[in-house]
Amino acid sequence: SGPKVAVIGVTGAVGKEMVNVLHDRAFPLSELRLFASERSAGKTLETSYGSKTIEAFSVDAVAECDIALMAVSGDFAKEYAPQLAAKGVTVIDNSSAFRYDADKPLVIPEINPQDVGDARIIANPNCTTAILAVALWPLHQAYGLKKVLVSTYQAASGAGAEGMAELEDQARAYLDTGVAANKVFAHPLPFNLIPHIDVFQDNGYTKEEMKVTWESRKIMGLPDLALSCTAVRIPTSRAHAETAVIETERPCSPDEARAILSKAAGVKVVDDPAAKVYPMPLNASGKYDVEVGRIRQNLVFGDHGLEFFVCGDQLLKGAALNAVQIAEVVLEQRTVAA
Ligand code: 11C
Repeated sequence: SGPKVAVIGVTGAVGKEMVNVLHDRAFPLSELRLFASERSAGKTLETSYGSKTIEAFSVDAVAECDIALMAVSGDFAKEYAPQLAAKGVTVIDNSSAFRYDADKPLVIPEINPQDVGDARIIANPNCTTAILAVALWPLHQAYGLKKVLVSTYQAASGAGAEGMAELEDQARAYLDTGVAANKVFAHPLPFNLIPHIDVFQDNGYTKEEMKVTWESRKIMGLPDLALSCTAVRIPTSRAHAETAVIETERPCSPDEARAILSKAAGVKVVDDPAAKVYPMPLNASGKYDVEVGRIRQNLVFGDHGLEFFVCGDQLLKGAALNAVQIAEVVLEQRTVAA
């Protein structure tokens, strides 16, 4: 029989998707237990597995499981993931708490599944990083990445279920009254965009922007990769979009890049501008693959440069899907005692 799996933080946008993805991919679990805070304990959640009762999180209760998917705050993960790991649970954590620890793998299964090893805590990347890196990696393998310049157009779901609700509420209020009060986001989001995600760092970049640099380097094993990002929140619901300009070590061409990306795991080429076909958040929402298009030779770097647009579901490849894929790698690479 398969492993017992816990989802911790199951009332959040990512936690709910973790349950959906486990079911959709027929993850071979023998038991699924759902955990959240005391506030939600005892409530019933309708899931793809039927009605399930939410349990209050406790280390002892989760320790009865083999794998824990965590969709909680970094502070919560910092406190409890090591305690669970010490009790033999393999924790896959969606927060940023462990991503930069040298002894903890940060994994995108299409790129570095081998890094999982025998780690008991495995970090799931930032959504923006995951969606970008899955498209960058095949191009790196073909051409060698020298420089990467990224601009993002990030959905409200990056701020969780509260962010998605605020966007909808604000949009209605704005249309009705001309005013949209904001709480989750730094400013009103409808009919606007906000070039500010997470806190500003001493170098003028935001933490979200630096995460894309730090995490891409670690996942692709390119510690010196020159990569910079401008991260912008836009009024879309749940798929992030990103523009990437790359300078390559070796000559590259858009046609060849299209052929390479169309064979790459986790990527779908959506690129027929003449027919108005290109990646868009509405189309990428609910999909597992990230969509890549607008692939063209970059004007600045010439035949050593490409430019493309990528969209991916923030809650799926950006979070829940990648976490479940890591759990699949764990199962493949080691025996999890049931
Ligand atoms: C956002 N990318 O769109 C963020 C959310 O490091 O896991 C995810 C933050 C993270 O707001």
